[in-house]
Amino acid sequence: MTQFSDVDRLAVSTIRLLSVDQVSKANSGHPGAPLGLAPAAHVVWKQMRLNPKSPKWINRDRFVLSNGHACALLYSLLHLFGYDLSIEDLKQFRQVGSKTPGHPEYELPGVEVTTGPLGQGISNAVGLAIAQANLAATYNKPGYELSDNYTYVFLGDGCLQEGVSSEASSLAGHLKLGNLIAFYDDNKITIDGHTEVSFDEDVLKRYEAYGWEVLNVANGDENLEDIASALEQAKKNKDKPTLIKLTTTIGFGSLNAGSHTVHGAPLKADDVKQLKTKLGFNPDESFIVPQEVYDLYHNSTIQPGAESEKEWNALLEKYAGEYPKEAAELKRRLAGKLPENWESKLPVYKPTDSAVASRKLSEIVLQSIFEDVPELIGGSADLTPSNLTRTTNAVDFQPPQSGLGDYSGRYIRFGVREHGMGAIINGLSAYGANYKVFGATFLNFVSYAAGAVRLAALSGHPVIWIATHDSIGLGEDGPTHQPIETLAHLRAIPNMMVWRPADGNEVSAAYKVALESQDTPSVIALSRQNLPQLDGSSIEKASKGGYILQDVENPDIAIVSTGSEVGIAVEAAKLLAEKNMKVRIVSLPDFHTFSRQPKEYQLSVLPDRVPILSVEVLSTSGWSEYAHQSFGLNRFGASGKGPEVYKFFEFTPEGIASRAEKTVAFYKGKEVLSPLNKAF
Ligand SMILES: Cc1ncc(C[n+]2csc(CCOP(=O)(O)OP(=O)(O)O)c2C)c(N)n1
Ligand SMILES: *[C@@H]1O[C@H](CO)[C@@H](O)[C@H](O)[C@H]1NC(C)=O
Ligand SMILES: CC(=O)N[C@H]1CO[C@H](CO)[C@@H](O)[C@@H]1O
Ligand SMILES: CC(=O)N[C@H]1CO[C@H](CO)[C@@H](O)[C@@H]1O
Ligand SMILES: [Mg+2]
Repeated sequence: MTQFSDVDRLAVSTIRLLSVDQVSKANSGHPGAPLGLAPAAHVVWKQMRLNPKSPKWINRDRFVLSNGHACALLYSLLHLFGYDLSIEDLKQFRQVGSKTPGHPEYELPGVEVTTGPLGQGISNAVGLAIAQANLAATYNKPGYELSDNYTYVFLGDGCLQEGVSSEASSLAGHLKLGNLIAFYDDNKITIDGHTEVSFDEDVLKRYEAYGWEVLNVANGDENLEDIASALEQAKKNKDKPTLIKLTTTIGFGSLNAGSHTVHGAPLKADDVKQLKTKLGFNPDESFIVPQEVYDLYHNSTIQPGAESEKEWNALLEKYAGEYPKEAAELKRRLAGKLPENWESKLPVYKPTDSAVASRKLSEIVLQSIFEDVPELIGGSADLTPSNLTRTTNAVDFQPPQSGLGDYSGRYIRFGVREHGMGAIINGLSAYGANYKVFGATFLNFVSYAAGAVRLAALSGHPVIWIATHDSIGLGEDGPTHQPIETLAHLRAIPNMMVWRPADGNEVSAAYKVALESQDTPSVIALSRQNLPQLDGSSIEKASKGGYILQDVENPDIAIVSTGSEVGIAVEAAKLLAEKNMKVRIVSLPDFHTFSRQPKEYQLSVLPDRVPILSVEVLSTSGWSEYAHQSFGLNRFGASGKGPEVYKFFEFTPEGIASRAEKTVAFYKGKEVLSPLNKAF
C-alpha cells in the first residue's frame, strides 16, 4: 500500500490554496471542485509518467480535466510539476493574453485537450486511449514496450449528465480500454444546487453495465491511501476501463463547503483566511509554495519522468537496430511528416471518365492511400455501407478477445454515436504520432456532433469529417435527412475547412489539403448521386479552394458553385451560350482555403465588372461573401427521387440559366464591384 507523509498533506494543501488564490486574484472562477479534488490530483499526478521539459513526449501519461471549469486545479498542478507556468502566470488567471485562460486550452504545454464544454473531455480521453492502444499494437515488440501509458480523467456530475459522455463511455467499455482510468467527483452539487433536483441514477451501476470496472472511495476529501489503492487496482485491470467514484465535498474546508455557492464564485476574504489558517498557512500571504512541496514532486515525478524519457529514447534506438522499418515509420510520424510521395497515390480523372458519386470517389481515395498512410485511422457512425468508408483490407479496431479485429486495426465501428465519434476523433488527433483521423456520417447528422466539431476547430485538431448524402440529392429519405443549413453553420466556424468537391479531382484535392493540414479540421461533403468528371478541374487548382473551371473572354456573368451543382452550371452555361451569353464557371470547393489565397488571385477568379451568381442547393446564408445574387434553398427539402427533387426546386440547367439571365439583366448598366472588394 502506498504510504503518505506530512509532506504529501502539505502538497495537497498547497494545491488547494494555489487554486483558491488564482480565483480570488481574478475575482472569477471555480474554487469548489479544486478544493474537493486536490487529494486525488496529488495522488494521480505524483505517480504519473511525465516530463515537463518535454510536454509532447509520446509515451507520457495523459491527464484530462473533463470538468474544465476546475482549471485553477490544473494550472496549480502544471506549475508544481515544473511545466512552463510560473507563479506570475497563476496570478494572471483569466486575464487577456495569459497562459491561464478561463478554461484549459489545448495549445498550453501540459493541457492535453481543451475542456469546458462538459462531457467532451472524458470523450476525448476515450480517443486518447484508443490511440495509445493502437500505437502499442502497431509498434510494440517483445522486449520493446514503446507505448505503455495511461490516460487519466477527472470528471464531475455535469460531464456524466451530458449525453456525449454516455456515447463515448459505452464504446470505451465495448473496446475494453484498460488504459483508461477516470475519477468521478461525486460531490452531489451542480450549479442548480443539490443533484437530487435532476440526477439520482446510480452512476456506478450504469458504468458497470457499459463494461467498466467501477470502484468507490468513500472519503475523497482526505483519504490519500484509499485513493491510491483504488488507483493501483485500476491500473492492474488491463481489459476494462475503470471509473473510480470519489465521494467529495465541493469547496472542502470553505465556510460554504458542500453548497453550490462555492461552485463558481470566489471565496469571501474571511473565508480564504480561515481556510489558510486551518491548513497551517499564513492567512495574510498568497500564492505560497513551500520548498518541500517542489522537492517532493521533483523527487517523485519530475526527475524520474526525465529519466524515463531518456530510457525510452535509448529503447527506440535499440529497436531501430532490430526493427528498422517500423522504427523509421514511427520516427517519421513523430516528426509530423506524412509518407514521402503519398499524394502520388491520389486518383486523377479525365473528363471522359465515367460519372461517379463523390461518396464513392471518397472511398476510392481511402482505398488508394490507406495502406501507404499508416497514421490514417477512423470509421463511421454505423453508416459504413452507405458512407463507403471502410477499405477492403482494413482491420477493425476491436479488443483482440472479441474475435472481431484487434488493436492494430484502423477501422473504428463508432456505432450510432455521432457526438461521441466527434469527441473521440478529437482525442485521437490530440494524441500525437501524426494520427490522421476521420469520422463519417451523413452531412445532416454532423450537426448532432456540433459541440465536438466546434472544439476541433477551436483546438486545431486536423480531423476529417466524411459527410455523405450532402443535399436534397439524397432523395427519398426526405427533409429529415436532407441538409439545408448545415454548410452555412460549418462555414461560419472559424478555422474550419468545409469542402464540397464537384468531381474526382476535387475529391482528391480535398483529401490532399485535409490530410496535410496541421491544425485545421475539415468537413468533406459528398454526394450520393453520380457526378460527371469535369473539363478543367485538377487537384492542383482545386487545392486553392476556388478556381476558374471554364472561362470565356469578357464574361457577362460568373456562376460560382460547389459540388453536385457545378456540373449542372456547366450545362446551364451551354444553354446560355446558345443565347450569346458568355459565362465563366467558378468552382469553389472550400471557402476557407480560398480565403487564404492572395487577394490578387481571389480577384482574378471573382473580378470587378462581372455579376456573380452563386448556385448551391443549400441555404444561401454566407454566399454574399462571394456572390451578388444567390440561387439556393432556404426551406426544407422534399421527399422523392433525387432527380425529381432537383427538378422540383429547379436546380436544372434551365433553372440556373433563367436565373443567370435575370442576374445579368439586373446588373446591366450598373457599376459592379467584386464582393471581395470591401472597405476593410
Ligand atoms: C456543455 C456545457 N453546458 C453547460 C455548462 C455550464 N456549466 C459549467 S459547470 C456546470 C455545472 C457542473 O456541475 P459539476 O460537473 O457537478 O461541477 P461541480 O459543481 O461539482 O464543480 C455547468 C452547467 C458547460 N460548461 N458546458
Ligand atoms: C528529495 O530528494 C533529496 C535527495 O535525495 C532529499 O534530500 C530530499 O529530502 C527529498 N525531498 C523530498 C521532499 O522528498
Ligand atoms: C506498463 C503498463 O501497465 N502498460 C499498459 C498500458 O496500457 C496498455 C493497454 O493499452 C497495456 O496493454 C499495457 O500493459
Ligand atoms: C443505413 C442507411 O442509411 N442506409 C442507406 C445507405 O445508402 C443507401 C443508398 O444510398 C440508402 O438507400 C440507405 O437508406
Ligand atoms: Mg458536482
